[in-house]
Amino acid sequence: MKIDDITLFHVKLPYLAPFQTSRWVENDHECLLVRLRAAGLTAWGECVAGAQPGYSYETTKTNWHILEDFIIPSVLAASLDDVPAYRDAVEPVMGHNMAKAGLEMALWDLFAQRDGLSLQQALGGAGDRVRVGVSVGIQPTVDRLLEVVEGYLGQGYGRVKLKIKPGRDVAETAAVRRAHPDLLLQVDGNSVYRIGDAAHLAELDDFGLLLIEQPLAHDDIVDHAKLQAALKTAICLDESITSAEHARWALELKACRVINIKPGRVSGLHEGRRIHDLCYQAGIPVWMGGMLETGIGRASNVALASLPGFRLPGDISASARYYHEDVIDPPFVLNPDSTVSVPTAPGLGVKVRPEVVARYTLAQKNYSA
Ligand code: SMG
Ligand code: MG
Repeated sequence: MKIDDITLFHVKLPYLAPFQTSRWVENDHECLLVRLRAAGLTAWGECVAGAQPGYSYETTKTNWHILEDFIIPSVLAASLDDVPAYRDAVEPVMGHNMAKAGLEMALWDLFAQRDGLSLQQALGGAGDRVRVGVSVGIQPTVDRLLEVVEGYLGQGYGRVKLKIKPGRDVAETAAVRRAHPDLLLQVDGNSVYRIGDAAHLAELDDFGLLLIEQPLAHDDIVDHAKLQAALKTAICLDESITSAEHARWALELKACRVINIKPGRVSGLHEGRRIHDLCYQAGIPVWMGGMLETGIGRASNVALASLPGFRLPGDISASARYYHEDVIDPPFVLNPDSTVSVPTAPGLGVKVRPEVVARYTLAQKNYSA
């Protein structure tokens, strides 16, 4: 299949509220949207890197560079009939998984539309809804945190993740647990702690958490293995797992008991599904992470999250948790049972609103062969 043209949109959507993690804060969702046209079809993808290299080394600008200078030329020069062919085409590019994944998402959308399949069907998922939760950034005070959590519970979210950092962890988690004894609760350190913090992190064992996400450095599965041995609570790796190989290494080292899958982090849905399959075989639960995506990336996450190994609720919230308006219509909404419905139309199954994309576009460029 020949791709007619590819357009990159660098968009910036303001968040309803700043999102603070252990190491950086974001006020807007900056990302690249990828639009691809072929055989009369229009397909979309989203690169999840943000403006700052806080979560990973990738940013919107590195995504643009890698796509413009390497990936787009090879895609336009090739004739691609399936995702594995695309993966072969980008194999010479080391790393830059989020850049690769954004275009891969658009190709999944394209090929699924061509085949008359929903993305869920193309990926082999099942069910009409996926279980979701909400991720709560670090708040100015414990009282404010309790208020924010209350607000989300009032909206129907049944699982809460708290961002934590040194000095803003045990007391905060204890307060939320005291207020909500039965809540499905987990925490995320975003790579800020070190193995010397093991005794301190073990205090979190008292709170019946589902998991502690990525406490130690992004490139350190060795100390994660030592930490996991010292904790009762399951460690879940996020930043550390960038491929199915990393997932296997982490499991062999017993560096975690749960894995968070973000297609962007692992170079796309194809690799995300491989990690799912590996974990499923090994009896390791996985769950869908989130990068505060627009409705485009969210649709992709929801479809993958309908595979059977996604046994814990995902960081997939309603569009209204993040944005004044989403780039898709209708937006994603939260069902009363703390789920989000899986789109059923061909491809991503969502309708992109070009006028909304245009409203938030800082730069765009079209590429054709
Ligand atoms: O709801 O999409 C969401 C946010 C989920 O907390 C979330 N993601 O490390 O898991 C994580 C963070 C990364 C966010 S970086 C912008
Ligand atoms: Mg995380």
